[in-house]
Amino acid sequence: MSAQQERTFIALKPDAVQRNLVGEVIRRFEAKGFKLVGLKLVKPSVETAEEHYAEHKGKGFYKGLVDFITSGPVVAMVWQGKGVVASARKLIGATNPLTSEPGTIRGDLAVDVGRNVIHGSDSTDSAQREISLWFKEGEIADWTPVSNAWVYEN
Ligand code: IDP
Repeated sequence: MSAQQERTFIALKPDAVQRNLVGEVIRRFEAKGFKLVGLKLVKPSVETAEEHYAEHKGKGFYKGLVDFITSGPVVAMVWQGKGVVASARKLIGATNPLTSEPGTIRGDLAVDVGRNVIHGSDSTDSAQREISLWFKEGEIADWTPVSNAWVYEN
């Protein structure tokens, strides 16, 4: 992986799967020019969900959040590209979909904060932690897109 490249963890939450939004969200990341290097449909264990959301332990919405994220399958993904961590957060939009900008995933596709369709790592450190929580090493597949020269100047 070149120095410019980084990876982020993206999860399509159970509401995205139930509402048939999986293709729509993946389309946006592909169209932007990012590279998919990991993808699986999983029903997360309570342990995984609690570890993933450990920073929110003790907050009023924590139990509901863990119940929700473990309620059905989640599409867990790793996306790679230049600046992908911060850029994915912009594509996703603000946490509360009622205040997310139109044009963002949450702004266009969600209403309630507890049903906001998608998770994206908030920093490169979080991304590393979350990728190793959700994926084994052999589950990440690096490859060279033929479009590289048309997405990147150098
Ligand atoms: P983020 O997903 O935009 O990074 P965080 O503040 O890390 O936002 O919160 C994690 C998740 O917890 C949110 O995506 C949302 O699903 C849920 N959440 C956050 N705040 C609330 C709340 O006030 N009520 C219900 N759910 C919340």
